[in-house]
This record gives sequence, C-alpha cells and structure tokens, in this order.
Amino acid sequence: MTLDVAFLGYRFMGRAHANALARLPMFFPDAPETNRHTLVGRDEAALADARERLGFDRVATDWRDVVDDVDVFYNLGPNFLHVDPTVAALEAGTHVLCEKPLAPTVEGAEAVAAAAEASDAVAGTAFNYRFVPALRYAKRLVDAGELGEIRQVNGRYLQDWLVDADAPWTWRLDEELAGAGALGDLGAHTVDLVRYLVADVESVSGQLRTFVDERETADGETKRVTVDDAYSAQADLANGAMATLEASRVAAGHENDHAVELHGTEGSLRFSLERLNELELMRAGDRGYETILVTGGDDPYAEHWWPPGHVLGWEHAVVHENYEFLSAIKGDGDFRPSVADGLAVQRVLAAVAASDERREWVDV
Ligand code: SOE
Repeated sequence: MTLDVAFLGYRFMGRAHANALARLPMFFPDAPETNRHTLVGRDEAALADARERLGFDRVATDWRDVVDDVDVFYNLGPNFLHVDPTVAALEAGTHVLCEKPLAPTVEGAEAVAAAAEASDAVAGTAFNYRFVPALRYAKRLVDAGELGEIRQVNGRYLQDWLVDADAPWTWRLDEELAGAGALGDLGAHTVDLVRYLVADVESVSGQLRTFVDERETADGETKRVTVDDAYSAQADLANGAMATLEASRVAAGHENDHAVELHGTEGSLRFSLERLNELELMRAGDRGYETILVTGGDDPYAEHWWPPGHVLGWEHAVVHENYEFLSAIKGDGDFRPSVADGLAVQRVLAAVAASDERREWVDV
C-alpha cells in the first residue's frame, strides 16, 4: 500500500527529503512506496514553484487541513513550527518525522513526546548524521568493543555563516522562535551522536556566547540577537566517559565542519563530515591511525549504491534516514532516533543553557 506523504516546508530540508523519496524506488526497491501528496507552506507563489520542483500532487497553506489527510507528515518547518503540527499529526495517528531540534524548549519537546507515547504512529526526529555510513560503521566498531571502554569523546560542529557582523538577522537568531543558536541548531546533532555512539549525557558544565548582539533584517530593521553564536561544554556520560562539546556559527573557515573523536582503552576513531566517506581508526598495537574508505563490502548501505570507492555525498544520509523511517512504518515501528531521543537531546541542551546561566555543573 502506497504511503501518502505531506511535507510542511520546502526549502533546505524539503529539498533534501524530497530528493530522498525520489531516490528510494531506484536504489532501495524494498522501501515502501510513497506518494508526494501535499506540500504545505505559507507563500503561495513559492509553494507553487516548489510543488512542481519537488514533485507533489497538491499544496496547502494550513497544516491543520493536512495532518489527518495523509499517512506520513514530515515537519520540515522552522523550529517554532515543530510542536503544534507534530502533536496534531500524532493525535490523528499520522506517522511523523520532525526535523531537529525537536522543539525550541523542553516543554515543547515533552508535549511532542507525550503525543507520541499516546499514539500508535511512528514518531522520529530527523538527526540525519546517524545515517552517514562511516558513523554507522563507527557504531558497529564501538558496539563490538573494538575500541574497548570509551573514556573520552570530543564533538564539534563549526560553521561560519554569521562571522560577518553584517550577516542578516533571521528567525534562527531569536530565542522565542529558535530556542537556541549554535547550541540547538548544531549542538543538537553532536549530542545525538554522543548518545548514539557512546552513552547518555548525565551532567554538563557549559557556556554560551553571543558575539554580535544585534543584526539588521533583510528590510533594514535592527533586531536583537537573543541566542548564542557559539557554545562549549564539558559533559559526564552515563558510561563514565568525559566529553568536550562545542559548536559555533562564527568559526571563520569552517563551513559545515561536524566532527567527532572517540578515545577508548583499545583504540580511537575520528570522523569529519568534510570527509564523510572516511573513518580514521587506531586500534591497540597500531602505530597510528589508518584511514578507511567506508564505501564497499558490507559497509552500511554500500550495496545500494556503487562499487567500492565511489564516494557518497551529504544527501545520501538523508536517503538512508528515509529508508529506515519508512521501513519502520511498514515494519516493526521501531525507528531511531525517535521523538524520545529528540526529547533527550533537548534536555541536554537545556542543561547546558542552565549551566551557563548558573555558572555551575547541572545534571540533565
Ligand atoms: C544550519 O545552517 C544547518 O542547516 C542545520 O540546521 C542543519 O541541521 C545542519 O545539518 C546543516 O546546517
């Protein structure tokens, strides 16, 4: 049975997920069939153009009219639109994939998690980096004990689109609308990877910094920046490891530098999104790191694409994410990262913000 799908949002993540749905029939023939049924947005002209390009049958300007009309609802809108449409869809029994961070606040994430608990629908949080083959391979290694006990974790997500003080104000710079700045937008990914690869975060000591505290909107209005440009945090993990986390939107020279390092009793590994097909691995006894190209044999998802060494791109992780999400809908309903994972991340982000305010360690 074909799954009718609606998207709320058609910009960056709308394109990424529409591309994924278009790729699945060709590269993942066992994926459930989907029909791009409705595209939801506010600007009717932009919506009409996006409907055409992204291959949807129809458009709507109010998500309320859509959430119980389809089988699957993708909430790809801005953070301030994550809670209400997602809760409404879950209450209608519609499966949901909600973009990260799950909500601007813990309270909002808790409302989504409660709706997911009360619903039979599959409810996912779109932490796409879990679906990069090299990171799934890293998880296989960690789970198999190849690195021994993980003692130290280092995670960072550096961008530089705000390094120029003249870069315009957008909703991402407002606490009411976004919830947080680099901490929520980028730190959410790193916290999810730490939970995926190693263990839950138990307590944090963090700091947030806003370097440019007002910016001009596109039409010349000066508005305050009420979120962080950068954050850093120390964290204690549930397995006894210690983590150092940071993210920035003002790290000149780093466009989308998402990296993670694990150091264990039997070895270490390093990953960088800038070389997303590679995993650097150092096992006990090796003289140094070896670089593995995770693109062949039984590497995650390799059999769906090309011969070994034919590298993948950023968008392929979103294809894999959609394959797993839609397969869970048709299968056992167990998709990770779930909305509960999204709430767990939100709690860590809130603890980092609280720690910054109180200038002390805060338990999650
Ligand atoms: C921010 O610029 C952003 O688009 C994040 O919102 C995404 O989650 C990240 O994958 C890329 O950068």
